[in-house]
Amino acid sequence: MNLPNQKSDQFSFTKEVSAALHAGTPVVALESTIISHGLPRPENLRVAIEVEETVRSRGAVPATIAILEGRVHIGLSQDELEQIATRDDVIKTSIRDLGTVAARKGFAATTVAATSHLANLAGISVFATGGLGGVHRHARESWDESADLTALSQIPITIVCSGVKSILDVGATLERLETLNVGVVVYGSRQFPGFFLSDSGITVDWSLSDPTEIADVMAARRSLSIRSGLVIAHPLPAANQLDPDLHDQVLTEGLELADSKKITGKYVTPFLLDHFHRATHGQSLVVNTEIIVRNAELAARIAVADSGTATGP
Ligand code: PSU
Ligand code: MN
Repeated sequence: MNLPNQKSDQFSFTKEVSAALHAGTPVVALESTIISHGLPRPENLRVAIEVEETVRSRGAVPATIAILEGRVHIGLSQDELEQIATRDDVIKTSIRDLGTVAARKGFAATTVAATSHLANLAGISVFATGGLGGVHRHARESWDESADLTALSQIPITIVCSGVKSILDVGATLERLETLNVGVVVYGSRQFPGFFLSDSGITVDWSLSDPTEIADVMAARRSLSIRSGLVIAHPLPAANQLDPDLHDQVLTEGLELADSKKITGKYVTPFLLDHFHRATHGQSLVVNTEIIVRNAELAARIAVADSGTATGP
């Protein structure tokens, strides 16, 4: 693998990923925090496998990224996926903690920020997840803004997501993405999605509706030396979204509960996602699964189109 400045014993690639990267065929990066901290057990493992299969069925190779015993894994075996899904010592890790976890030989699930960093290092251009981190509600008091945003300001990766999690301040997050030079395009609409909800109520400037159009944008960004990320926001069809009234009620309760339990920092997001799961009796899990699988599918189609652009005449 072409990782000039990296010690090769710090990285481990699956055969499938390594072969695809060498051949220049499509690869889609997948994050692991969604598996360890975003979805309940045991469904988390089932979803992780389904997402990988979806990427393969669309002609790309899945590269789920995580750290096991201090080694960065680009692509996981079934047993490694299982470890990330079931071990209790897997730490939710953003970029700032990567070095510590690696040196301490720990187990880490990587967030959008850390996955973007490692995917880019490995030469992967397309990444699929559920929802981006962003500016939390009441960030004016807590200063809680996800490192996903600053990471995307520095990493030229295309990330397919269903907007930012609806537990966040969507408007403020879009303002920050603008400041940070992160491109934002909605797929098939101009209404920015609200994760569990199809429409956050905010209209954005750009809409594209074909993976080849997205690959063209990626190619143009490369030729213009733009070093920030591109967000492809992929809304759920309205028929598949969580009931908006139920969503609003559960979110209000969850935010109050998090406040009264003094949940802060990186524990807020997993706490609220777990609250949604329990308070909607599993409905949010069905929607969340649908979101991730659909995003993986679109990401694979974009990776296929992009590899055509990169290797074409
Ligand atoms: N979206 C989901 N589930 C998740 C996350 C996002 O549907 O588990 C994770 C991602 O890994 C994202 C992280 O990078 O939450 C953001 O956490 P924070 O808000 O603490 O930055
Ligand atoms: Mn945070």
